[in-house]
Amino acid sequence: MPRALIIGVTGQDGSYLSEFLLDKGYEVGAVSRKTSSDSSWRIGHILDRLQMFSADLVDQSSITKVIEAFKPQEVYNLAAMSFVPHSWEAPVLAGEATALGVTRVLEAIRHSDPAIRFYQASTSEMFGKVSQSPQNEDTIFHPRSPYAVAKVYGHHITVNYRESYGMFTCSGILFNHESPRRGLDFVSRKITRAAAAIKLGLQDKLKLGNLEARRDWGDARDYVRAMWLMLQRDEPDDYVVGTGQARSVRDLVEFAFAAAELEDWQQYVETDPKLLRPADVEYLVADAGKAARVLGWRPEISFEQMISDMVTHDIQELTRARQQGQAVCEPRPERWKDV
Ligand code: NAP
Ligand code: G4F
Repeated sequence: MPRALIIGVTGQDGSYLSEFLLDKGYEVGAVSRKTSSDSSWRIGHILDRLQMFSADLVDQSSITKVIEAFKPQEVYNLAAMSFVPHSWEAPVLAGEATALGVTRVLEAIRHSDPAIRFYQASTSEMFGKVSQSPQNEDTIFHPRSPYAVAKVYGHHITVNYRESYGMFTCSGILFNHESPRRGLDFVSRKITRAAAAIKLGLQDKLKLGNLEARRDWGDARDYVRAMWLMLQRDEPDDYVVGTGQARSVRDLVEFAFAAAELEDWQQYVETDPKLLRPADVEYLVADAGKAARVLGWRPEISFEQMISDMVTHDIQELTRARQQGQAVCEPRPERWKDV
């Protein structure tokens, strides 16, 4: 049985990658950090099939111990402080976890078993203020947040360990990907959740920031397959993963409200200057030609299908919560300006 270790298993991608690898017959080691509240809601249904470990990217010995104990053949580093606005609130922590954390994992691999194959979750945010469109593996980086700066470090150190030590390290430069398991703070889920809540009469208004920002939004269930494909090649390399289609936040709102059968989305949506970022990324769109050619990867779930799934899921979840008298989780306000 092949053995894979997922760091960041409690996140959106960690949960889907776990399911994907279990279906492929892997023994899956799953790393989460110790927190005071339970963060395993996305993997509750498969917990008994995972080997759970505790480790934190800011703590070298915890990472080293897990890798030595589980002895994986593949390691997927999906852990990061992934919500961009948080990185302005805590830029040093962003660097510790999202940048240096990658080196900690690579060092643990190098000393315990340098034959382990490593996947690093890089991001289209590294392109930032883009120099060309669409963006591919050769596009230069111009990061626009402490998060993106940290990810650029993580990307380069992954390439560096490949070049310095001949290790099998891959960096997946993934564009935005969403799902019904997306965190409530990210704009797609904030919108589908609000459309559902408004439809059910639980909310009146939705406040948003930059409606003109454009992203290449794909579905997380497609993107975890690309991660695995990268580690199955004969040679390690870096790949851009995206759909090749950009849409604005405004387009996403329009589509989600229509999916909830709400006419005239403008009457519900307000823009709030407090939700604008100190520096935003205006336009990202992928050229994923290399992933298609070399990995045979193509997205299978359309933007429309994904947003419809998210709206349907949110309507069902809120309806169930209301029937059972449960409290409903809301997105947190983006607070960086109040600090
Ligand atoms: P996510 O849902 O926010 O999950 C992030 C995971 O990282 C969580 O399991 C979190 O654990 C863990 N984590 C955070 N800080 C940690 C630390 N110090 N030590 C150990 N674990 C820590 O993110 P996602 O959407 O699944 O994304 C997965 C990865 O891909 C991230 O690295 C993200 O930056 C990157 N990425 C995402 C996208 C996207 O559009 N989704 C695109 C490109 C790249 P807790 O549950 O304890 O918080
Ligand atoms: O959904 P977002 O918060 O995602 P963002 O910043 O693009 O980052 C996500 O994708 C990256 C890949 O490119 C990942 F690396 C990263 O970890 C994360 O998963 O915001 C998307 C856009 C931004 O331009 C933002 O300014 O939506 C705009 N936006 C407008 N109003 C908003 C809002 N974003 C959020 N979160 N909340 C708003 O109210």
